[in-house]
Amino acid sequence: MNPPIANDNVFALFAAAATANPDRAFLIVDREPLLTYGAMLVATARAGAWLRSIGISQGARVLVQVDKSPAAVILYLACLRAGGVFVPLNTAYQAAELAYFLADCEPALFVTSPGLAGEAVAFDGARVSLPDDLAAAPWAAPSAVTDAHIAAATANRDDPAAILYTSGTTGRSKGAILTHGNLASNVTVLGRAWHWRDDDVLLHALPFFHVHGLFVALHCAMLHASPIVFHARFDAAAVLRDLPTATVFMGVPTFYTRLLAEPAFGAETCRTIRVFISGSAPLLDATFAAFVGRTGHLILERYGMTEALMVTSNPYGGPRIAGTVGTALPGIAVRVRAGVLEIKGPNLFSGYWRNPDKTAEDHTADGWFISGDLATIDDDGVVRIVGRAKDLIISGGYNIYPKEIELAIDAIDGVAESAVIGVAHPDFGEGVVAVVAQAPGSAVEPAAIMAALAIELAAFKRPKRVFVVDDLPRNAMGKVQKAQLRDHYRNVFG
Ligand code: MCA
Ligand code: AMP
Repeated sequence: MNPPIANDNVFALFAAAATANPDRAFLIVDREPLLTYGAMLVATARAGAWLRSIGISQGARVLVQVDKSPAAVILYLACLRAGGVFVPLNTAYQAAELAYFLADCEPALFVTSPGLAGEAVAFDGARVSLPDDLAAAPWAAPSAVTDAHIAAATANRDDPAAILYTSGTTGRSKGAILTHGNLASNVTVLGRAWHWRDDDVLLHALPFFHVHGLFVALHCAMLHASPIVFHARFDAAAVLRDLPTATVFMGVPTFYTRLLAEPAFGAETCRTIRVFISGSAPLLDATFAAFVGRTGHLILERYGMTEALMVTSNPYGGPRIAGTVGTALPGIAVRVRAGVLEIKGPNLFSGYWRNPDKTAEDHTADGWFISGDLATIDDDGVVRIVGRAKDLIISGGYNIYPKEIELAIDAIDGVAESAVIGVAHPDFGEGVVAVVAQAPGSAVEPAAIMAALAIELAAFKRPKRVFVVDDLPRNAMGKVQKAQLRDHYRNVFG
């Protein structure tokens, strides 16, 4: 007998679990099972065959700006299955922001959703609009495909599975190429680290275009053919209602502060939950403490990055220490050089899309990825993220690069220069504040600045407050003193 063909396509892992558990619910929407794992295999085969029929094969980029829906999940899995490279974008991006991604990634297919900015963006290549309703998906039409039974494309560990754009200190986004090997190794390690069980049920309320929702949450569940209680967006009341049907919940810190703000949230709501996991932004000690007090649960905090997927985690069994992100996951190495955390392992991306210079700049000569996060590591290997060497704001788990906002503000008439900072915000962790110096003889109004930015930038990136000043504070070298501004405006959000 011939040995089975080894296939490093990460979908092969999910297909194996699904094949072993075909009757298990895959997605649960509004408390009703929408698809079984067996039906997932059929739907992704059909959608994959459709992608192939329109020319998507190994290495072709599929750029998507789509609402989170069961159809979007099937599209992603079908893309893996067909060997395409999935490139998801934030649903909040405006037309001006999308034009950059279209030019940079040169997609073979652009998928949009009714009502999102992508629908109105000019693009010469193939494009399709994806409705939320699975039955109306483009691959569901009887004539859409002739052969609906494709196997998962054979992929090597180094073949790209996805490109996730992440901004940079220059204000321009870079596409981090994540391979099948990156995704497969990370999900395998996480499943073990978090003691994923055969009877787990995941409540999924994260967006579907970032590592957290797309790879950490979805992949962990699919590796074990676990049912996914599917929420199209985070809504605290809906989470409260469905938590008692789940065993695992993942979120950014804002999810946890919003749950705590619900008077009805407590131990009873969490009676079936095995573990709450937090990441993407620092979990405040106060949130951790309030959560234990209210529910008895110690939130398990982990740390990761788009370029490195999940890197460290607090232990499932051992002590979960507030203010730490735990130890390096098995097979992954971390070290601190000049205060900055560096990372090595099979989790590391293969490089920035068409940007070898930036790839080289972000690695040491001996191959460690320079995270840009300031950290300490104690004698037990426990990592604390203590700050950022990169000028980055994390608001509600979304990364916002001040440089991008400053460039947009500086282009507005009457503006001499600007400084964009993040200061403590009770809901989003950090809130964006713009301090704008007006040009001599000009009078700019915060409202006019906000109106101009509304055309350029996704709403989550826009400053929540704008202050107009005559001059920005500078040091003797002429550098704008952001630390001084952060201190001055530290209480603007109460
Ligand atoms: C929404 N708004 C925001 C944010 N989200 N403003 C600042 N920061 C935000 N994160 C604004 C909108 O632009 C809008 O503004 C107003 O708030 C209401 O919008 P809405 O969509 O209703 O907000 P929401 O649904 O309440 O969203 C808040 C949220 C969401 C649920 C916290 O931001 C969210 O799902 N965040 C999760 C992000 C995430 O998954 N990050 C993982 C990255 P206006 O009123 O002006 O129109 S992966 C990662 O970081 C690494 C790898 C890792 O370690 O995981
Ligand atoms: P991104 O890869 O762009 O989504 O964002 C990754 C960044 O989020 C990291 O470099 C950290 O700055 C931050 N981050 C992720 N998880 C944590 C955490 N648990 N604590 C503190 N910062 C975190």
